[in-house]
Amino acid sequence: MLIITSDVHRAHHCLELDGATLIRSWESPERADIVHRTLIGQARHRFDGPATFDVELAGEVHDPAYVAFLQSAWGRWLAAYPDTDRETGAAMGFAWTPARSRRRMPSTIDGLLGHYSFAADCSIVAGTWDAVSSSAAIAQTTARAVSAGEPYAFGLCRPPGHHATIDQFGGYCYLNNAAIAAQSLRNDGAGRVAVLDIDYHHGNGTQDIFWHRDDVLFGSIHADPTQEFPWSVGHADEIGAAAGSGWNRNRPLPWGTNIHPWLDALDDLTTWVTNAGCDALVLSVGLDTFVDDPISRFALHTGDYPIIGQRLRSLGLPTVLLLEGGYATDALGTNCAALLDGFEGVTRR
Ligand code: SP5
Ligand code: ZN
Repeated sequence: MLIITSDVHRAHHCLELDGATLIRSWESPERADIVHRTLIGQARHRFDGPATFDVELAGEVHDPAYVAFLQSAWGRWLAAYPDTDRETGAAMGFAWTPARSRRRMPSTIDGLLGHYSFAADCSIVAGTWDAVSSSAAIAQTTARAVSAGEPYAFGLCRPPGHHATIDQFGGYCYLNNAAIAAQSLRNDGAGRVAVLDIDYHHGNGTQDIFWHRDDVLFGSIHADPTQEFPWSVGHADEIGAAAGSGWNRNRPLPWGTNIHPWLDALDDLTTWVTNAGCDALVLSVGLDTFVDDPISRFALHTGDYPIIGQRLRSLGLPTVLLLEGGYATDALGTNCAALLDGFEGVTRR
């Protein structure tokens, strides 16, 4: 399989709030490194780097002012707080828009960080923009390879993207890599694109971006948002609006879910995609459904991932696979390889 990857992500390791304590995020550089190492160890893969970041494409799925904010945020933080430790400091939102308020634009960096984010698990450090723009470039480069005739390709994106909305970061996500890939496929001629999201968490950002659209449909299997992040969104009755009505499908499942109900939900989504008549597929590949994931509560096992990969391949569509979450770092490479093996029909020993 063609795999698009870069080392630039290593400059980004944000802080996240855990209770009232700031910790180094679960979303760590080691995650992408272990996946990369594991895939290098499988002789059949080909590796390439990303093209340069395409700000115009990002602006087709995000508010361009939000993209510009992300790029400028660390510099603005240092200008406001010159004593910030360049190595260990982080810029983070701390006040979010109250429900039913008008979303008026703040003028200070402190206000803007809250305006443009929705969760305290996500902050901006010195290397964040380089990593975020590189991750988005990986998504686009992966999509362009598929548009150019690769039957499928894997983008080793880090940081992940599926929580990033039109204009807010959160959930370890800043630019929505899956949305960028889907838009790239559309721009290169695919009439309708399906995005299927198998991360443990609901892909609220991807849902937000395509909510009103019928040219990109979004389906997600995830932990019930009454129990789990991002909490306010991801329910089964969220089906899209306007032209997008009927083109969004959520399959929330309770804590403790194992492979059997999970596969039933997948079959429901793959049937839906088949009936919709899609020209290409983007997969948000989160592996935090794993039983040993430290922040998640599903019960999938390594041996389940080849089955999932095989069922996704059976859709028979040109496919862009992108890494999202997965925090059992030691097992992440093995689990990712297991899914890709199943996808490519490689029998595991
Ligand atoms: C891409 C992705 O998987 N994002 C997930 C973001 C979840 N962040 C909030 C998690 C809150 C977990 N708190 C766990 C505390 C364990 N001591
Ligand atoms: Zn996740």
